[in-house]
Amino acid sequence: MASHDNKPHADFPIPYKTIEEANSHLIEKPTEEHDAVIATFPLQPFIERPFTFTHPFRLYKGVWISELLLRGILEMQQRFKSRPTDIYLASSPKSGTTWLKAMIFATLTRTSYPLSQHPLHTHNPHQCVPHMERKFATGQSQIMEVIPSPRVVSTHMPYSLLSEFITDSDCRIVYVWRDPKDVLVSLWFFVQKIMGGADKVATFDQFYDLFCQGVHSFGPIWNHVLGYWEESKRRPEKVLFLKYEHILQDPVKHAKQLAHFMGCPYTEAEENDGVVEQIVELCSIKTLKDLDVNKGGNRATSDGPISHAHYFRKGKAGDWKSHMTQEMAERLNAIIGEKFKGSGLQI
Ligand code: PAP
Repeated sequence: MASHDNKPHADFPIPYKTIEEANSHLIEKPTEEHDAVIATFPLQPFIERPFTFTHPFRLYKGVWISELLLRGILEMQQRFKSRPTDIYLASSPKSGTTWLKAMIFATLTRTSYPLSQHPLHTHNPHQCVPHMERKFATGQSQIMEVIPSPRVVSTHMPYSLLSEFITDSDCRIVYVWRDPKDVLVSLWFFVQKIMGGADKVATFDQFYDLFCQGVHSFGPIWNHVLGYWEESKRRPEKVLFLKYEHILQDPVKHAKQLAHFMGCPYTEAEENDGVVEQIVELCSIKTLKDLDVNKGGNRATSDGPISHAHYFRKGKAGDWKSHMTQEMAERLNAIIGEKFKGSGLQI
């Protein structure tokens, strides 16, 4: 990656093994060292039914984060070392992380495997691109060290927190955001699946009210989006700012943009051979959702095992229309429009 030539550089063994599969001996007991400090951070407003999966949010440096992931973030402060070749996929939860993980991973490894036998056929995208703060929360900080360069990891941290960990300005960041109304709907369905039913989680109205106050995973979303937006304007060669709805409209164009940004642009021969279209097809929700691995497997997380299937629902723009009144949509749009004022950003 750092050499900026035309070749993808990821060099994974065949058959593909995830970094955890190859290094399971490095997994330690999750740390509880920071729990006492975390317990002093302000707790989310009380609601009758649990809002998150298993752990409440606490306010840390202006960001609402689940107690468990806070463990990881505080652990990172002691142990994380960035590398100049690092690529971070950053997103607010439910904004297109799974899709972009697949796209980035497939792009970087496109010459290591025939696409018909690509690891994405047998591995969920979350197994291929580790989530940084979850790794540190679950005793896997050493695993982060052995990921070969260029290391691709994901984060839900806003730029204000991420910048504390990136000590080398050569690192690249791919950021994806999405209409917050669809993020809210996607989150609500996801939490229901994680918790095992609609009766186990807050009602949509409660979710909505908290979301409007910025109380949701890594919220407020407007600060999340604005942080990366401002940085992408300052350093466009290092921060790629993408929107889920735009990618949906023209995935091939964005696949090329992504490859170029990561330093491995498609060659003319690849373009003529239809490789870009094949990668887009491989990473589409239609393809991924139908794979056995994504219908059956589980992802081990700090919140317990999460079924791969939960990461694939509709994958459309505008599903909020089926769940939100026009009045609710207008109120949320107005809140965000006010926050975005003067930034040049629009929902
Ligand atoms: P995460 O933050 O928990 O990783 P994330 O992948 O960001 O979740 O968001 C999940 C959403 O992306 C779901 O949206 P929906 O609930 O509105 O349907 C999911 O369906 C969608 N999604 C997952 N994979 C893809 C894909 N390959 N293409 C388009 N959308 C996708």
